[in-house]
Amino acid sequence: MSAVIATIETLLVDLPTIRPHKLSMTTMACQTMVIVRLCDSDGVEGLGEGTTIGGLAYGPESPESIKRNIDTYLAPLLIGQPASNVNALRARLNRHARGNAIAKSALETALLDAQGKRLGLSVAELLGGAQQSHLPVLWTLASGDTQRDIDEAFQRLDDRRHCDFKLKIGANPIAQDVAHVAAIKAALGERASVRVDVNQAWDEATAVRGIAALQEAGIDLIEQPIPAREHAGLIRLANRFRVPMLADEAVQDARDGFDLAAAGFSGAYALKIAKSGGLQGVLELAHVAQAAGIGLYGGTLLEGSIGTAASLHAWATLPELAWGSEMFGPLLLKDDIVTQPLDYREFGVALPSGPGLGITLDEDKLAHYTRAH
Ligand code: MUC
Ligand code: MG
Repeated sequence: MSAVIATIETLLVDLPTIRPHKLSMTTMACQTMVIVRLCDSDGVEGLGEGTTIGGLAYGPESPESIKRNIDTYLAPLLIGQPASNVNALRARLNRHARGNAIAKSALETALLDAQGKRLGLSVAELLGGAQQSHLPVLWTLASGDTQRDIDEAFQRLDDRRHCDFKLKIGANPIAQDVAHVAAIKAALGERASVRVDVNQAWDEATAVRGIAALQEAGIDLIEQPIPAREHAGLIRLANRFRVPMLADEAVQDARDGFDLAAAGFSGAYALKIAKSGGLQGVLELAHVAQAAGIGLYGGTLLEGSIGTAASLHAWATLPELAWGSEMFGPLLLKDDIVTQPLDYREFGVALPSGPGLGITLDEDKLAHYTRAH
């Protein structure tokens, strides 16, 4: 008899950040991860993670809703089902539950981790095999203070940790944001690539003014300057400026990616397992982008080590990420819940090896940071 899914446990885990992380819609002092522990009838365990930013500030799923919706609706759809047909389980979840992409991503990650452990293969191997084993990783400067951001950037460059930087803007008046970005770019010069993420904060007219000034200051990439659903506006901005646009909130899954490309968008897509409901969904988006000649960027919702490792296994199957990745989530957190942290060096991170995700939980740390109720 092949193994069936026996139990699915979800835990809310709160980890403090190393410094306040300021985005246009929230400031984070702590990250909350929903950790999934799935066990099959042979005792094989699969780990997953569902993580968002700032409660409900980033999107329609919060850590608490992710946990509750898995416990109440999604886990019962999986319990008792054959554990090894991940495609059938994914289809079952999608047939019976709409939306909830982050919760589905956490479950698919756990299913793939368990499958890998069962077969003695890494998740990247389950997805067809890795084409990269060391992936570039940028750092987000978001302390809210220009000089502190500059000091932080030089530290990361000197440590050979990161050589590309993303600045979170959109919370302040446009002149203040532009001055902040221009000062950082002027300080770093040609030593580093500097990009910005506006997280939808501008309207199109503000974006035209802001992007003109940022292009002038030597910024390399403009991420999601206007609201997610304004596809036509994003295409107009992409056509208007030399500096490329990176679509993030505007592209959740392959369907969004197809629509935006078919409507004439050029630029790049931020891939996130959380947006696309998991690793297979995000690779569908990546393949649409590749067919349309749109560059790829490995994105994060600031997941911890489990979600970051899952993303790395997906990105590793791609021939290249034209804009690199931002898989630095674990480095923003003061502590970790795994025994062997990810290996960050030489401006990137190594793809974890070993079966499944290649990640082992530290049970003491997990117990310490798990929310009581
Ligand atoms: C986002 O919108 O890109 C990624 C890096 C970071 O600091 O925030 C995220 C979310
Ligand atoms: Mg973004």
